[in-house]
Amino acid sequence: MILALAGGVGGAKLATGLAGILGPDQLAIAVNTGDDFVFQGLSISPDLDTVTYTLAGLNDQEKGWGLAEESWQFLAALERLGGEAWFKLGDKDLATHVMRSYWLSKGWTLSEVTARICSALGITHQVFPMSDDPVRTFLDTEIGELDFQTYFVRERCQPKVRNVRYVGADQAKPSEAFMKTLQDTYLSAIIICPSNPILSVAPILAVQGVSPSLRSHPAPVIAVSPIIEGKAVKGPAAKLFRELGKDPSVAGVAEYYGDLLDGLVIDAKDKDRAAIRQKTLITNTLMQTDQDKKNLASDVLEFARSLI
Ligand code: GDP
Ligand code: FO1
Repeated sequence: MILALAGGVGGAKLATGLAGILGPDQLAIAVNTGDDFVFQGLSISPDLDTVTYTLAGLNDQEKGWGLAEESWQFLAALERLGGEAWFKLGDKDLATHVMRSYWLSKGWTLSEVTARICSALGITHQVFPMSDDPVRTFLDTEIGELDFQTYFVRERCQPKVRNVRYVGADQAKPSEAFMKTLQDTYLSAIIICPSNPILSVAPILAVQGVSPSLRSHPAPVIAVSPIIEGKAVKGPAAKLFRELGKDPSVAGVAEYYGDLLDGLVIDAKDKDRAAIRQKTLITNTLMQTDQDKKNLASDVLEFARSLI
């Protein structure tokens, strides 16, 4: 059994590569829910959406979120009524949020909702939220404290960040499936996908007991760097590292995860590796095609086997 920890885009890409190699009973994917929020009455779980849409092959690759071949009539009608449209819900995507909100209102857990969505989309690998309890990421910025989506989408990650909080994480229990996987004696590797360390991975690690479980589990913990040659492939990872006084490089990623990691996977283009203390695998980590995703997944699994 392999456990992958994933945020949105970077997480979804490697998870898809792993799912192309491993069977449904060999891969479990725990997804960040720190980005979740309620928007005009609808419960949105962006990283779960990105992971499930990508695994199902339905995602919009260009935008990095939402469904491919989307239309926007709902959004136009909503704007006409004076609704807020800075967070764009496409017509097809809307169905996911309506059904999630409906099922949650009937008392289902987010894990149950996610399992139902996965089954409807034909996803056979296990995908679950990191927790069924609410965890919400807040950013202390130069324009005040902002909830995650206000910072990320409305403010386009522009405000300078001074601190990040994962509200509720210390009281949140891992979801049942996550807990079960963490306790699985057949768990042979934990893979931290190339997700944003501060915004996507840290909330998962902050959930009650997750970090200690990873540290005490005999399976190797491996991360794939989301930073290549000092730059994030997409999004604010490098900018945030800089603003929080960290080195925006693979060495900074190594330092950030520290002794949680048994191994770090870095890109072949990264020459500045001297300061990295963990064992490293150097390979192509840029996933542009499905074959790139599979190749990286296969490299990571082989690296994991070498660390057991
Ligand atoms: P988000 O929640 O949608 O921002 O998604 P994640 O946190 O999962 O992913 C964002 C991170 O993925 C960014 O820091 C990117 O640099 C990284 N990323 C995206 N695509 C790739 C890729 O192909 N290779 C690597 N190494 N990192 C990637
Ligand atoms: N990201 C945007 O940049 N603009 C949007 O309008 C937007 C809408 C949206 C709707 C549903 C969904 O599941 C995700 C959506 N995202 C949008 C993605 C956004 O939430 C972020 O990329 C993630 O939270 C970061 O992980």
